[in-house]
Amino acid sequence: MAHAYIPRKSDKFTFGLWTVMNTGRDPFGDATRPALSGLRAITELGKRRVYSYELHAEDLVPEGSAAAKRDKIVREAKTRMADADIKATSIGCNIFYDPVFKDGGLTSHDPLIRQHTIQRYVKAIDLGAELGTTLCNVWGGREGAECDAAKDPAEGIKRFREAFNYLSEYVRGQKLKGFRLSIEPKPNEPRGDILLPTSGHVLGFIATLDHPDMVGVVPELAHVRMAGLNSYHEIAQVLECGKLFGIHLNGQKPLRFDQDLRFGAEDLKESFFVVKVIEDAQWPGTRTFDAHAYRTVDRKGVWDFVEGCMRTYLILKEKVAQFNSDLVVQGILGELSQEAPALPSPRALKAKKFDLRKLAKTRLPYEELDQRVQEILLGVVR
Ligand code: GLO
Ligand code: MG
Repeated sequence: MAHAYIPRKSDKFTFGLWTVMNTGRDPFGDATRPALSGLRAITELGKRRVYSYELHAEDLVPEGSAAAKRDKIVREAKTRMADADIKATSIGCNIFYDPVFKDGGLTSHDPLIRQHTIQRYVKAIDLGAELGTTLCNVWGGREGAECDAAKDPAEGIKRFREAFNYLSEYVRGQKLKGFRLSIEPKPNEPRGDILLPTSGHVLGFIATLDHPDMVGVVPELAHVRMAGLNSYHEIAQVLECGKLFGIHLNGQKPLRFDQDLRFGAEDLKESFFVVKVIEDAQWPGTRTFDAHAYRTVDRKGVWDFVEGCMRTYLILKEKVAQFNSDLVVQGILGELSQEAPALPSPRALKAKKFDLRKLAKTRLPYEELDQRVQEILLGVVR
């Protein structure tokens, strides 16, 4: 009988509150389903065995709320979290909707807009700490340009650096143990070009910060594919250097606008290798879905979308176990792997003779290997 693929809290599935609050609006058309409040989203996700949620501070607390209103919302959120057994694990800010951010927040020309943006993040860190999050994730969707004459990208990087150094000092000063910061790269949309467009750019930037250990990357599959790159390769590299602080899983056709499709809805094979790299590494982070239901569906369809993301992940996880124990796959991989002797000294290396003709004859049966993976994924291999 088929496995039921019922998520458990220990699977650490997470959704952004904004994903289920999405009403189907797009640049060409209005909402197609009714609004859902952030508080209600917490309860509904918890009921569906979701481990935790991520949020923009503004998803729960509207900007400019009085302290008493804010505190009331926080109390209500905590009650709902306890009742529905769901945690909060990562917070960010909505630095894209208000017209004040039309030319960026942290990298705006205007120092007052920059200060306001940093203020939002400082307050978001306070809110996150109260709700129990241990990460503040910065997605700078408006930090970019269409008009290259207007802005020096290097100046934008300096402003980013100033902000991250400030926020790192703030977290240290508040003695928020284990609290970290992250950057979520994206190449474009809503800006024509966004600064820090890929994980590689972000890794290079982090190395220039005052507290590089506190800052990591949250790659998103859709964003990587929008750049025409391989999300498996990108995530593997971020993981390898200890900088995978979070992940946003979804589906996307390459080189298009941000489609934010249900996880696995596009390019199953690449999604399989993403699941494989994080499961094989026993990566301890949350498996976060950042996508939304098709605009065509109603509220019920949103919950179908939520269940679908988690089911596909669990099915792919099962396929990873099958790949790892498949005799054909492991036989070929075994043939390919070789013990590596230590590199000789430069002197010995210069003197060494290589039989290139013999080396070139190594058998690399990748057709057979890839077809086997394909058949495992298609469910033909039992
Ligand atoms: C949009 C991003 C966005 C971020 C979120 C993080 O393309 O993926 O949804 O993940 O703002 O706070
Ligand atoms: Mg995202």
